[in-house]
Amino acid sequence: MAFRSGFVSIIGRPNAGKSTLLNALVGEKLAIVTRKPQTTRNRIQGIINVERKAKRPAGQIILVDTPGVHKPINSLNRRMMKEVYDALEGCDLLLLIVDATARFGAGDKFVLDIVKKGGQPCFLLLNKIDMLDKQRLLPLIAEYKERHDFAEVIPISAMKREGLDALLASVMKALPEGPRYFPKDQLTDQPERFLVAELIREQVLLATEQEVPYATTVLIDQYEEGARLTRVAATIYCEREGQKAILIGKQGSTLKKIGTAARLQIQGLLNTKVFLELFVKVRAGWRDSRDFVQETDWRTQMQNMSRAEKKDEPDPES
Ligand SMILES: Nc1nc2c(ncn2[C@@H]2O[C@H](COP(=O)(O)OP(=O)(O)OP(=O)(O)O)[C@@H](O)[C@H]2O)c(=O)[nH]1
Ligand SMILES: [Mg+2]
Repeated sequence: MAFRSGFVSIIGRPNAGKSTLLNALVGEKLAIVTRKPQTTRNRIQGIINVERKAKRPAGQIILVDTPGVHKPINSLNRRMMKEVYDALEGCDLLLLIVDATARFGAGDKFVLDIVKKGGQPCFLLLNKIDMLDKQRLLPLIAEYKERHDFAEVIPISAMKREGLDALLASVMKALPEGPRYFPKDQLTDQPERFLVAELIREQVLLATEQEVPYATTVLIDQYEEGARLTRVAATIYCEREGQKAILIGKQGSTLKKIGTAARLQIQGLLNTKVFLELFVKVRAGWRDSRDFVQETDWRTQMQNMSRAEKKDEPDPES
């Protein structure tokens, strides 16, 4: 049986459970998950190697988690939506994930229209069925089938890992013959230092409320891997002095809480001891600055870093 592979993009509204699904299918925490909508800001690849089993061929699925589809109101939002559209381009299969417990509304129609325009085959995943009244399931499936010609409709619980075997089997069937795109031991395209920044941002999201989580971003200033200790320094950017005061907290208590929780998470990821230093800075209106938003993207950061390294190298001509 020939090897199968392909790019499979997960799309849906904020909070539908896209990142939870990515983590569950890959079996590692590659994407941060919180109860707050718009948690994910970049597209994230998770690589699944499928072993040959009975009649099922072996293969590699490159899953792509995306930010939740929303109407953009600033540069950050526009960049997030660009990440969604980039993930749709050239993918072999779409997984549209919806919160099955929520009513279908204008936001859902907006996502469905993007799916229809994309034209790729699409599976509908009815997520959070652990919270759904079982009698609601069949009518819900019928409703959705009226709205679009989905290649499959699969009820799942990403959180409880229900329905995921059926999902994987169907995805494998839908993928074309193809090469192994990534080595077997690679789980994601994200560099570790970006994952570390995300783990810090996750703790910021968990520790703050209202506007603060949305007005915050995290950039790594220093990342040094030693034999026994990894040193990380990072800056949490917010937009106003009042937000900075909230992030720091009384006598630094909030920042300390964020730092301790993030350090434990990072240690779990890297499997080494971590020394973490956090700073908070105000950058007024950064979400409306195209340049700064661009700078917060790890792909841009990687490009800048490799450019800086090249500059430091001695010029062979001189
Ligand atoms: N009960 C239940 N909760 C779930 C399930 N899947 C995800 N959740 C919860 O839904 C919330 C949002 O999950 P995420 O995975 O961050 O959702 P997302 O679609 O990635 O959200 P954005 O990144 O903001 O677009 C979290 O609190 C999850 O724990 C599920 O199957 N059942
Ligand atoms: Mg997400």
